Amino acid sequence: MEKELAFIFDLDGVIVDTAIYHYKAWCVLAGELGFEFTEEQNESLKGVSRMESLERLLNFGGITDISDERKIEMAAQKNALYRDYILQITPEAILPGVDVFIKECLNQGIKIALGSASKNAKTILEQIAYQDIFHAVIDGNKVKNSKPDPEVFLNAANELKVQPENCIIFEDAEAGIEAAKRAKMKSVGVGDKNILGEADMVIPGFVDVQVVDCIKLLN
Ligand code: B16
Ligand code: MG
Repeated sequence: MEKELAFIFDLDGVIVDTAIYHYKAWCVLAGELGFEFTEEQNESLKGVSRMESLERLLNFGGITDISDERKIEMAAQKNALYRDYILQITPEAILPGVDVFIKECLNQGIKIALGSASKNAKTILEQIAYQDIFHAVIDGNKVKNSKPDPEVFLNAANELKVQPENCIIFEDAEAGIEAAKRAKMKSVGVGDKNILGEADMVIPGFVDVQVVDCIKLLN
């Protein structure tokens, strides 16, 4: 019997470009706190949990004297702003080439999972009509440790019953590439080579990307 393979997809920045909505929502908070939050700084928030993202944002703004209660309020405010955006998205938000690539994975008998840090993953999957497409969905509600901890990807492999060495992670965040390495899985960086250089392969997006070329990473 041939060995089972799994492809595990990050959500924000890989399947849909909701990363921009996280950024916009954090910018509102930063503006209220009186500092500018740059796109470059935002890179280090990608793939990171909501509370950890808030800590990093406050750090960028040099803000230290904030109670835990206030932090929880701020995170809730950011999430409300973010949810206003994601409740507007439709299947048209699926990034170019993703749909074809995922269907090809399924045709070739590859198991597919979602491995996202987001607690809003279920809402996004419903908005884009992807709620039934993955064999396993591991999101921010199911893990204790956020990327670069490998928990999310190891849980996905476990649920799919596929060995980590037979899994490939698709990620747009540096933290996600590191998580893949720690999980002893191969990784495909989706985005900029200068940012994702640690990945085993980097693609600008899924257009014209062949499943067979990705499988070669496992040989
Ligand atoms: P939420 P991913 C991550 O999703 C985002 O990249 C990151 O920017 C965000 O802070 C995190 O989810 C938590 O999201 O506030 O919706 O729980 O890239 O791992 O799919
Ligand atoms: Mg991401």
